[in-house]
Amino acid sequence: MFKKVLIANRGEIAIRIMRACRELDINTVAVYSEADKNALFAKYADEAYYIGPSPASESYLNMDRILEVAHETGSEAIHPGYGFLAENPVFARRCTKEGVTFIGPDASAIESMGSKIASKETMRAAGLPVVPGSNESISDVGKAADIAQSIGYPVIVKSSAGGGGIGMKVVRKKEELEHAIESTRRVAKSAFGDSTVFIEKYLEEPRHIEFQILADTIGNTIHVCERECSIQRRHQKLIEESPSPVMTPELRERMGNDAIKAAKAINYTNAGTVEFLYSKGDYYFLEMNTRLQVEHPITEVVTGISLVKEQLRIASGEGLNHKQEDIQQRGWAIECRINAEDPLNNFTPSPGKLRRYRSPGGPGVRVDSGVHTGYTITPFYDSLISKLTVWGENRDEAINRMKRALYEYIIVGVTTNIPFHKAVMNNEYFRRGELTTHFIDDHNIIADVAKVVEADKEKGATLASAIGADDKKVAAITAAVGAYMQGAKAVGKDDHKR
Ligand code: MV4
Repeated sequence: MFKKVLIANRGEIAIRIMRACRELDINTVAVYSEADKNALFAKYADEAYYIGPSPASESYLNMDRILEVAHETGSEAIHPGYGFLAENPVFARRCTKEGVTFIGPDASAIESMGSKIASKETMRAAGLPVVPGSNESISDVGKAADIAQSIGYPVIVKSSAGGGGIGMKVVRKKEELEHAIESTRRVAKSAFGDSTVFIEKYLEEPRHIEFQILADTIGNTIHVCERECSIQRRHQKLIEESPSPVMTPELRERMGNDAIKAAKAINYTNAGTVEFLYSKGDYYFLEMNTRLQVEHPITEVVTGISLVKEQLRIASGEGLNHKQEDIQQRGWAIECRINAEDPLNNFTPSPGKLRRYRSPGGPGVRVDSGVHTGYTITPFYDSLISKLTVWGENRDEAINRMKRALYEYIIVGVTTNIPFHKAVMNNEYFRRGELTTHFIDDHNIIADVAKVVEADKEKGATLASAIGADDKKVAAITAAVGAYMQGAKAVGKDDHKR
């Protein structure tokens, strides 16, 4: 196992990774930007190094500087977390070339998922179900119209180079096709520098169901079950759960085996996720994420497996700690992403100082976060405050537990999406497990959010006025939290004997 690992990320995920390292007695190296110089994750690490100004392009995306720190500190491996350099094949390759282990798949596996057309073809050839479509680049409108005619409207025009739904256009009749192709090409060109587009059958109300994969470097590939991530807005997931409400043991076996096939088809190693669209009993390969995902905690909670520890073991050359037949989901997990954003104002980010922060606890509650009272959420990075994950014996208990945890959450100073989550937990369709990727619009959740905000207002105002405006106190807490966290470095190092 490694003795020292550099974490090329920030916030809650950096802390999540360092927690696994600490339990495995691996020393941690943090890298931080100007905006993060007082951040908890940098304090938590055994060593921390400044890598540049606040914009990610000058810090967390600065490969030269990050590798320089890795070499100077003698780090044997780099964990990229999610986002930033996590799915950058150039970075993965550079790490390998410079003798630092990239904790993730080979650069070639990352690359093979870069083109949507090529990855779809790879998976079709491997025997996975894919959405009927052009399976090649579309340039000629006449030919596109023929394909659309043969698969039947509605169809969807997608860019091949980029994920995240950027530029996608739904086409309901032939007359709209030319414009949609033009528009998707234009957006794809400016967003990814590549105007290649393709078309496929549009599924009206699909669910997003993904399978977590683990593959070691000595030939073992397993799936650790699914996550349902249908509740999202503009391709930003907001609520995830495991199992999926539509899953049966038979479907899990089929989809899980297909996910394993997908991983094997590209010689995948480490942790990855195979995404599927599910509609009316059928499922289709969508894309593969070659990284640890934001929503990994729900899998950890229902399977008892530490995905991050498995990543570290795999990267250091060890075999998987678990066999497929030993994998079991127990109970139900739900994750709500708690963001500093205003659901009543189009979910616009609401950066600022957390004047009061107290997270929920008690049975079955897990909070992944890198914030504390006095912490300032800056506009430079995403607006994630925490990931609130609950476990219940069954879905009802998980929902009720999430509700009570949301009502225990105290955050003063920024607007959060907690009222949104409260509204969803109370929604009758959600409670019945009737989820689609159009859930928020279909059920007018925002109207319910307004009611929750109104009902919460009085309590919030009382709290805010009781706290008052003593910024000195808040600053003192900030300093104390940092100092205290540094004490945690002794964990696993026979602190009790000293
Ligand atoms: C689709 C689809 C319906 N039919 N493809 C969105 C992200 C991109 N990677 C693929 N996406 C979709 N592809 C067909 N043929 C609907 C979506 C989609 C979606 C997928 C997963 C999660 C959320 C979504 C929200 C809107 C649309």
